[in-house]
Amino acid sequence: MRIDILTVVPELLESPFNHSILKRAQEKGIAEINVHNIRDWATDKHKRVDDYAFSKGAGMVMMVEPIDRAISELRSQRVYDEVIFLTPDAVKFTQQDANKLSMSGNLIILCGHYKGIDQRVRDNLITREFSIGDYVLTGGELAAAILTDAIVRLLPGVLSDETSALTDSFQDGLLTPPVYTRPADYKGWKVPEILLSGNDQLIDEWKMDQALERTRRIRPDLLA
Ligand code: 6GU
Repeated sequence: MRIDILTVVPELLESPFNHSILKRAQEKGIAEINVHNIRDWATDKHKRVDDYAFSKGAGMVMMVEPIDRAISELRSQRVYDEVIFLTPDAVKFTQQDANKLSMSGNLIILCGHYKGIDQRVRDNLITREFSIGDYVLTGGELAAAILTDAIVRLLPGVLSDETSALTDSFQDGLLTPPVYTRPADYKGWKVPEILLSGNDQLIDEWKMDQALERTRRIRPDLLA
């Protein structure tokens, strides 16, 4: 899979993909993540990418032309499954969206910034819009890192069997049960007896009970 991220602050995305599992996914050739500066497609000598809104008091707005030129150039090079815009005024991104998007070949992710973006970008160039939650960030860059992480970790070969995505919270609609490692007793803080029993069937039942209890207590909306 190839992901092209368009942003006016590429520096914000320098680090998140260059460590740990996402780094390995790229080294293995499973994912290719490219971060582009929208300014590279600006047409005037000041490399402008934003301008005043036609409506008073709305602040600066991201211009249509540099974004159109960026997306057109990318689309002339390969076919993209989706052109995603990240903005707080959109539907919330979920695990189901990550699952579906992980079956794509190529994706463009456009990060919003400033007060907003010329609506003509959203009307004519964007195929999907997502927010990552009900709060406002300074820009879509951190949200792009989150989407990319959630999608790339699902690609075959990225996670090992032990870290399989199949047992994630949300994949089966429940939160995950607690986990423990050695020592079995630390300062009197004991690992639940049942996990030391060696009875796999009882342990599985205990895990399901714990998952249900946790979900009921913390995220009852997931059970509704
Ligand atoms: Cl995708 N962008 C911004 N700027 N703020 C957000 C968001 C996105 N999702 C939640 N808040």
